[in-house]
Amino acid sequence: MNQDIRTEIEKIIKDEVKKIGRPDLFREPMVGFVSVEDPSIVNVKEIVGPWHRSPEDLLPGARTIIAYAVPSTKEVALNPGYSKFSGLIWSEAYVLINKKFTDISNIVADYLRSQGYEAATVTATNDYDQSNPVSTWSHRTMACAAGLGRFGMNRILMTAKGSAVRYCSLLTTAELTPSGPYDGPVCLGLDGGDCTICLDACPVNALTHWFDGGNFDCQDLQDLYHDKMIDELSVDTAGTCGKCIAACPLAYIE
Ligand code: B12
Repeated sequence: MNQDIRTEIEKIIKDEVKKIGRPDLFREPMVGFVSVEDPSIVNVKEIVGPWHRSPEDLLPGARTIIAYAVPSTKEVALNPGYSKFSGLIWSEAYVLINKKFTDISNIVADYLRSQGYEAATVTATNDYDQSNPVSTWSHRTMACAAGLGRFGMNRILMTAKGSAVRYCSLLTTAELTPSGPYDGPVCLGLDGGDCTICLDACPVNALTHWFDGGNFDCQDLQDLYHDKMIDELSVDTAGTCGKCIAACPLAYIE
């Protein structure tokens, strides 16, 4: 039963991404499961920040968090590195998958309800106050806890499919077997590695500043890029930079 539900959830997520019909932008998703009793979840307020909500805050009786990750194609992953502001297809992929995340999570939640469980979804992004850009639910922390990747120096998760990946997560009262720890490739700057390419790629040195104990201030540049993209590329919305991902030697893994 447990395994059937897990298999069906994975199938729904993979099918829904396929249905977008944009194999030029997105690859097959990865899906992970983590128990609310996992130490990363129990201690989430210490790991992320005191403002972060607990599973119980979002869904009374929550037992499992389902995290899913949509890897970019090589073209999307490398795109911001070739562009002055940000990449047009990076931006297109960003906006498109944000909208789709809502649908996918709702479909999975409906499926869980049809099996007699409760479920709660969480907006993929842009759910924060611009003057204090932090969310009360960190999707990439959930993905990390669900064994989909490990954080790298650019604050981005490194996964089996690279670092150019987008994330979403939802909660359920169903008790589903956890995926176990991540054992894939890791950021080349960790574990004794000396790679600093992502730090050097940030046009406003936001990562270096953060490493030195300062704030993570990439927001201003994103706003500037956003306005330039809208003016010069005639797009409605962008909200992207992505150069710290595009520069990563492991941005795209086959
Ligand atoms: C606010 C926000 C921003 C702010 C950043 C504010 C900040 N101080 O971090 C701004 C606007 C600047 C921004 C920039 C970008 N963002 Co943004 N952003 C978000 C948002 C909405 C909330 C993130 C948040 O609350 N950050 C606060 C920090 C404290 O939490 P966190 O970064 O999520 O996780 C930290 C901890 O978990 C911690 N951690 C450290 N050690 C450990 C150990 C363990 C075991 C665990 C579990 C965790 C952990 O590491 C993380 C980073 O420090 C999320 C969506 C969401 N709700 O999750 C997207 C999100 C994080 N952004 C995303 C993206 C794509 C970007 C950009 C690449 C721009 C773009 N849109 O193309 C850049 C990348 C900047 C970077 N290198 O981190 C993706 C992540 C993609 C990825 N591969 O990781 C997300 C998840 C959106 C999504 N749904 O896919 N973002």
